[in-house]
Amino acid sequence: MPELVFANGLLDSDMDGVPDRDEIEVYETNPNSGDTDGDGYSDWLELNTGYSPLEARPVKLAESDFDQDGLVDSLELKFKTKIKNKDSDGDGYDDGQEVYGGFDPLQNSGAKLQKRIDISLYSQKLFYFLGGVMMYDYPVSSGLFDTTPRGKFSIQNKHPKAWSSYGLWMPYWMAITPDGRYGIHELPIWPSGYREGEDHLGAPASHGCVRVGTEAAEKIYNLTEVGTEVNIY
Ligand SMILES: [Ca+2]
Ligand SMILES: [Ca+2]
Ligand SMILES: [Ca+2]
Ligand SMILES: [Ca+2]
Repeated sequence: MPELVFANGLLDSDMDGVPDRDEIEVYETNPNSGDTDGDGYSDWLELNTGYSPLEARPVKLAESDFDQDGLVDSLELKFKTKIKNKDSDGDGYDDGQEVYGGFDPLQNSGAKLQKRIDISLYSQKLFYFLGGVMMYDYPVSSGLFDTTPRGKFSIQNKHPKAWSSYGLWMPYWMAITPDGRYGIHELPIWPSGYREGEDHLGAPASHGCVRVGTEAAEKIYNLTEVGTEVNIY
C-alpha cells in the first residue's frame, strides 16, 4: 500500500508541497511529479517564487502564456481561468479576448466584468480593477493641501480634452463628483503647449483633481465608462 503524504491536510502524492487537488484544478501541474517541467526546481518552489512550473525555461508566471490565449498565467490564476485551455467557459471566445474586452471568461452568457478605480491619496497611486483583479497601477498627483475629496464616487462624464477655469487643457477628463468640480485627467497642458507636473507624479500637486501620466491617462480613459465606480481613500 502506497504511503500517503498530505500538504495542509490535503493529499500530496508527489510530496512537493502542492496538494494534488491544487495541482489538478488550479496549477495544472503533474500531481505525481514534484518537478513537472523537469528543470530541477520543484513545482512548489517555482510557484512560490513566481516562475512557471510548466515550462523548463526560466519564465515568470506574469510573462508566460502557456495556452497562448492572450492572458498570462499569473492572470489566469487570478481570474480562475484554465492555464491550459484557451477558452475556459467554452463560449468560442479565448480567455484573453474576453478579459481584455471586459467580459467574464467563466460565464458563457456575455456577462461583463465589473470595473473599478481605486485611488490611494496616501500612496499617490491609481489602481484599475477588472472583475476584482487589479490589472494596472499608476502614480498620480492629487490635490495639494488635502483638497481631493475622499469617498465613493462614479464617473459622471468624459471628455477627450476639457477646458479648465484655471486656463489650461485637461486631456482625457473624467468627472467624478456630480458637480463636475473634481475629476481624473491627464497632466494638464497650458495653451502655450507646456505640459505641467510630469516631475510631480507620485506627490500632490493639483487644485484637487487627480492627475495621471500621459500614457496611463489615455489607457484608463479608454477602459472606463460613465458609471464606473471610483473610490478615493
Ligand atoms: Ca504535489
Ligand atoms: Ca520545475
Ligand atoms: Ca493563457
Ligand atoms: Ca470563453
